[in-house]
Amino acid sequence: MALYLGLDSSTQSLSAIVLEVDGDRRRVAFESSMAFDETLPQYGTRHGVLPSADTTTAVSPPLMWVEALELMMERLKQSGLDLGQLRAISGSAQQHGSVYLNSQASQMLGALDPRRSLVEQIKPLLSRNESPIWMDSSTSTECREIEAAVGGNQALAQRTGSRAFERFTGAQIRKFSKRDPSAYAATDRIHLVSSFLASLLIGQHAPLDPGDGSGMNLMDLAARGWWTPAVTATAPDLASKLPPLAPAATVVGTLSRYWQERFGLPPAKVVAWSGDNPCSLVGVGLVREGRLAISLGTSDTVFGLMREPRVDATGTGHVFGAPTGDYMGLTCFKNGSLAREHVRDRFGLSWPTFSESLRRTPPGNGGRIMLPWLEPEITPTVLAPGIRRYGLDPGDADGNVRAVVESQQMAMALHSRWMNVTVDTIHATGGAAANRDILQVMSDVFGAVVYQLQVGNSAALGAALDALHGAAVADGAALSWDEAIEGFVEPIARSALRPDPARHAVYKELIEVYAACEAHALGRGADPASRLAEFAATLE
Ligand code: XUL
Repeated sequence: MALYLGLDSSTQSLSAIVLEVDGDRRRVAFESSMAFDETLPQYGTRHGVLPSADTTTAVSPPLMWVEALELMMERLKQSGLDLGQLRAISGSAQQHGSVYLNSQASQMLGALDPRRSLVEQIKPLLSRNESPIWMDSSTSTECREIEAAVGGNQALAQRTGSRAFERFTGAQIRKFSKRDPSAYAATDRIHLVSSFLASLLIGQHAPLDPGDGSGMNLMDLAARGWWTPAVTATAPDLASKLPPLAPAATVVGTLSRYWQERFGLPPAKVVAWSGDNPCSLVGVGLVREGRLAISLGTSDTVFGLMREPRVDATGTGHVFGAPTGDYMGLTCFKNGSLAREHVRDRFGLSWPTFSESLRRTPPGNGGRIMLPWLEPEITPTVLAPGIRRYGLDPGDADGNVRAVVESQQMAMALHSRWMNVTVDTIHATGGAAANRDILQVMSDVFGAVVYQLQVGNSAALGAALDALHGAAVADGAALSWDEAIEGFVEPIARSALRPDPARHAVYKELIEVYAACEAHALGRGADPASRLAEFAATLE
């Protein structure tokens, strides 16, 4: 019997999943989650982010993630699992966020005192108290500077998989180096959240995997190494501050003495951590091309595996490395769960009454559209937040519920066209994938069969599967990805939601009207009032 631990440090919480593998018997033996705001209120975060008067800035305290990691290991110790059988650990973390360490870290990470808390020992190793995270959109100037220095956005996208994006780590590093040059100079190593947490486990600086590395605008996607022109364009001496890159299946070290002595854990293998989206890709079973997954979480993301890196010429989406060694296409929307919750709370609804509203209202919503840009949006780029409504009364609860759900699904369908995948099957994951009324709208908009999965937290599951796969590879076993995921990621057959042809026909029309509303809101198109009225007339 062997145990494999997957951790997921997301925007709002830290989760853990332990897989038990005993010959052909495989099961999830442990699942736990802790919300940062509730468990660690002393850090003052809201939804895991430090409150800020400036809507474009989003930073989190890295020590909060450190303390959560320690608390989660304590939970594991109390779980009754036979942790002596823990063979490997891997992890997933929110993408793009960065952690800045000074030169003491190289030595101190390996010399942590098991009698003292982790957080008090890591605090003096930070050269920056805050971590910019993926929700930050304050770096448009730096994006323009980097793209100009490397020969334009097309050149940057062709090499790194994405044009310059505000939340990507390169632009964030550049902003820090300009605003606080002395703290930048005192920075010896810049980690992503994933490689930072892996470093804490192994007691030395961990490398980055190409999946998370491709969210920085710094990595040569095909060569899976740093791309010197981008590194040089981003900040002084950056090359010496970046971790090395290593394939996703790499065992980056073993659990350090600190964890062994403080929590009675064995010297388990630690497999390279990755970003939450690459981990989710395997956690929803997409180890082959041809299907899509949609994650409805703090961010909503649409993603799928790609054998070849087909970079998006429209500049909407990204190509990242995948844990399988292939690539993945992804489009990210910032206004995911927070926008849904905003509408729910504004009308005093619960999730069941939110669903009732959805069931009471007709598909197409009488031609009423919401652009739910509560926060600055990533797709399409919207820096000045604010909900926009077309034909929609702000006080109409049912209308607003249907509008937020339909509009989010239409935005995902519209902006994932660049991936050029004929979508007939979608694997749904993330917190809101538990809501079958939302998934029915997804199915009708995409015209695809939508499945729920056994394990809801696909990022943590994917990390545990990375641990299983990486440990097997390290031991010389020829374990394919198909074999690694078997028994854990199958869609629940009876959960299938099928598209209704009449409703799909309504959305095929409405999505073009939705696109016209977006264009108008972005100042790129005519007032869509007459198109909305024409559409509404077709529904009568
Ligand atoms: C992906 C992205 C988000 C974060 C959320 O590019 O920015 O999905 O990874 O944790």
